[in-house]
Amino acid sequence: MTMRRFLIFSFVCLSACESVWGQTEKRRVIIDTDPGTDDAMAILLALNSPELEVDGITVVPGNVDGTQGLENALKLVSIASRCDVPVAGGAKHPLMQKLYTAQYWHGKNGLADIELPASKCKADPRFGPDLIIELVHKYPHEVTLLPVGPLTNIALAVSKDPSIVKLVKDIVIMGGSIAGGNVDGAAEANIFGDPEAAQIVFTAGWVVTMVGSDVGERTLMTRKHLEKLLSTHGPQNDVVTGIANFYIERSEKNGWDGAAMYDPLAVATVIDPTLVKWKEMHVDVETKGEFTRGETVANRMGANERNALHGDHYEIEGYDVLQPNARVVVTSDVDRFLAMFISRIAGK
Ligand SMILES: [Ca+2]
Repeated sequence: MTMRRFLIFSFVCLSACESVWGQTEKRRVIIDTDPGTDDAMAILLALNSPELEVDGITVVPGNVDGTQGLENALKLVSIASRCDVPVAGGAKHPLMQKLYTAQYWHGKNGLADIELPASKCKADPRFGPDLIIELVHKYPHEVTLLPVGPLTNIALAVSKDPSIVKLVKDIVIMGGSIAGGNVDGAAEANIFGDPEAAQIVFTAGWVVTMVGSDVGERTLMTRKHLEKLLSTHGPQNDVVTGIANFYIERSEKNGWDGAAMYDPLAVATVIDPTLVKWKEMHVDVETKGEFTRGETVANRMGANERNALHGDHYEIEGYDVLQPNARVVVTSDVDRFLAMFISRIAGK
């Protein structure tokens, strides 16, 4: 292109092309994961989405232990023929409690007891939280952190290098709930898995986009969706159908109409934010409570009452406004999300 033609092109594009360029720009993501059936679907969704550049995958203990999780992550990038993506192990246990695993939901190997072929990809030797720090500095203001497991690795990264808080583009987590838990009455599994880490992440100074279990449980993959994927084939397609079949069956046995697409919905929120709606809130993580350890306590009013002692009792004197630290996802466009998920995996 000559300089004159470039200048005319640039002038014309000043108003009209910016949004087009914005749409075609890839979003860099680091997926921190505890694979995991829905993690597997989330990773394959990300690797097959042209909107995303997956700069790294870091593994955290959760659904399975860290060793099994790393093996699973490597097998998943291998069947997607993406050995170019660094996959690194991370923490071996939560910050201050014992590890809780979830083979009940994910199968003994975490991948619905499906034996994937041995991975052609090798683990990156770096420690997961260090890889996160390194990549955020390498691409300042470009990386979206996408943790879909307990927040141990992210808390370790932030604690070691708090400067990453201002250097990330965004952080979108699968975790928490503002309508009761999926572990017990209060807590969602990823936050329950490491409440102290979660509290570090929510209070780090960034605004966390929270894709909670309450929204995931209204975003179900049913047998109707599975049938569509069963009609197409490919190595990734067939792994996803096997995993989804196990996960839907397990969910049905527990009274659900389908499989909650927890982690894939978080990935989809980065791919296309119009798939969800959120509200800004202040969220704290309960780390003590007798019945509520691991609960994400969301303030819907954006303020706390200010009470002052008047004689022998307290009186409300007004409200103290709270700064939101979270965009709490409250609804998802289920049909559009599942259509996108299926289209990205079908035939792959
Ligand atoms: Ca997960």
